[in-house]
Amino acid sequence: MLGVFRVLCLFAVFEAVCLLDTGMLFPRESSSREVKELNGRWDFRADKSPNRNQGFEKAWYKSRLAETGPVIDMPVPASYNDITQDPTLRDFIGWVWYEREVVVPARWIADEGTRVVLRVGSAHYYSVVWVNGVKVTEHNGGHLPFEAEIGSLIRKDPTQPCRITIAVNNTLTLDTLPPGNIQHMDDHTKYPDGFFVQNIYFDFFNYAGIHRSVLLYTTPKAYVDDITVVTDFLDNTGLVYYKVSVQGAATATLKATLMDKNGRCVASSSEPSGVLKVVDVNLWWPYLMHENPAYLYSMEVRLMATDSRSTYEDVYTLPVGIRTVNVTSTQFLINNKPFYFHGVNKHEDSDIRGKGFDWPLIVKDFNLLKWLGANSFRTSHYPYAEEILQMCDRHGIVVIDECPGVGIKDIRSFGNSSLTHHLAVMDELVRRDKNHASVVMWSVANEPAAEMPPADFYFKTLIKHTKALDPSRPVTFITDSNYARDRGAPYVDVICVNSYFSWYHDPGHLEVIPIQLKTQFENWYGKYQKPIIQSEYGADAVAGFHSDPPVMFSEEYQKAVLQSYHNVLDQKRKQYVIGELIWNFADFMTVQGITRVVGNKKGIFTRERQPKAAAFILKERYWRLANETGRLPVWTKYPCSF
Ligand code: BDP
Repeated sequence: MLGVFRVLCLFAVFEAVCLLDTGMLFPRESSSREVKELNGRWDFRADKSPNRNQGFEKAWYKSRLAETGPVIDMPVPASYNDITQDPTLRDFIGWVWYEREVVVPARWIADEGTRVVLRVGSAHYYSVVWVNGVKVTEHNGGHLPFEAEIGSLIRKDPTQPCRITIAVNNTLTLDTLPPGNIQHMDDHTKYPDGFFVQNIYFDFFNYAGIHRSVLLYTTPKAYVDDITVVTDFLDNTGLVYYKVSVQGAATATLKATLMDKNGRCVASSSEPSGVLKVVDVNLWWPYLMHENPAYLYSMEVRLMATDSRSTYEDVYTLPVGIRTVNVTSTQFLINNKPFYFHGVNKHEDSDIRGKGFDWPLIVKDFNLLKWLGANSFRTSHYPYAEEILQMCDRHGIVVIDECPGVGIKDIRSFGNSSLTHHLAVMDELVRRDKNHASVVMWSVANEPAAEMPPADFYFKTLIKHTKALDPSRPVTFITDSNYARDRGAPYVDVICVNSYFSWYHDPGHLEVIPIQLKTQFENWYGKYQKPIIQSEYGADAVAGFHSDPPVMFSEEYQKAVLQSYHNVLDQKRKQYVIGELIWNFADFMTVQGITRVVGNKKGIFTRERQPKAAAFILKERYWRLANETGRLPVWTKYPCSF
């Protein structure tokens, strides 16, 4: 009976209520697809006109940017804020303009059966894109990709270079995610003419610009537009439920082939949807839970279609990890085995690049996660780059995937237009990340002002919608420890609680932690009987500040806070606490303010990724937890090979 119910749930995924009508597969090269990265140096100008609107009034997109005013060099991907010595650009609010000319391979233009797609991995926050002066798309929101088919446009005049102009505006409003608002200061005895600030209610710098890769990729005219995969297993047989959607062909033949790590076919089908059965399945296991974690199959989808002009073949290969996720009232189960989250919260943040995508930083961070013995992280407080999730799939790092619903503190941000946008962002997030084995739960928001009356309807709708989008994964929202703020809690599957005892509450008093933390857990569990993750805890420590006895901001105090939390977590993890995620993996930049000394210093690593004393405490603990709850991979018997 349970089995039948599960299968119905899995099929429900394919009937999901997503309002989006196209897919957003990660661009991959194949025998039928080419990718051309447009990263590197772009021309750039910030529109510093008083209304920030000169670029549109003077149509800067119509000619080369250098013809309408001065330009500077700007790297893509990167936040623009920390690239120059200009303080007005660091703190700039409004439209900035990027431009670059591209040579498009002649064969892409010559072949009318080729689609040429321009894709932006993410740009913060609102973007408008033109090609040769013609608007091709706009996108509302950072952190998620958007694209436009530009083939017909560049074919109009193949002798012209392809000039791409992207205008990006980082202004936040009450309806954006995260929300913010602009405040004009008109008192001329205090402020210069036209002075305004952007108020935000979240604790990280609002870095802006083109944050992820811009690229062109091709597909044939008839192509694989989307693939949805949901997995299960029964005894030794893996089950891959899949659905392929096709665009550009009225009829097409399909072949889906699942291959193991050695490229051997283990199952195949010629249907656009169905189930692939894998005998003697290798399940996808988290890092430190199994000696052979993160096993990935490859699902090759091959499409053939013919129209009056031509025959098209498209090939797309998707990595697939076969695993299940379930939640009981006291446990989080991966492949029916209890999983304990011992991990971190991160940010996309580093010096110079800001939130710009950077492979060296990403690989370094994964090496640090594995060194630490972390098996999981939360994408606080927004969706991270797809390449990061691919690394999680490859290394077995479990992810709580969070949307940018952070800092929702103003009652006006609980209205209909905010909710509509929030639902659309969840659609885009689930569409992008649904096939990652590493993603085990969606987080719809962080610490909203959930005590406000409209929050009940808002979160009920949001969580219901997210569950309908993806019935195969649990949903959470992150609450602060304040027990009164529980409007989202009745609807979630897992309670995630942030608390900062002895820091924001009773600063300096380490002795309150045992009692307050115990009370926190008992209150939440008593009311909801749902498993709990300590989704944030920690303390600022300025690397190199020492004090014994410990005082706030010293490395010793950060260590002591962690140790006191760990004592209580050790009691409660035997009952219903299913995880602990330190705040934060690394120090990160914030707005300037009297509580932040060049950023938030709650990292156990510095912003340059060097360990503070707390990192060693956590490393010792995480490896002990792994020893107790999981199975260490074979290579840990040998000298460290990170
Ligand atoms: C938490 C927030 C996080 C902050 C952290 C802090 O979720 O974004 O950075 O507090 O203040 O409440 O360090």
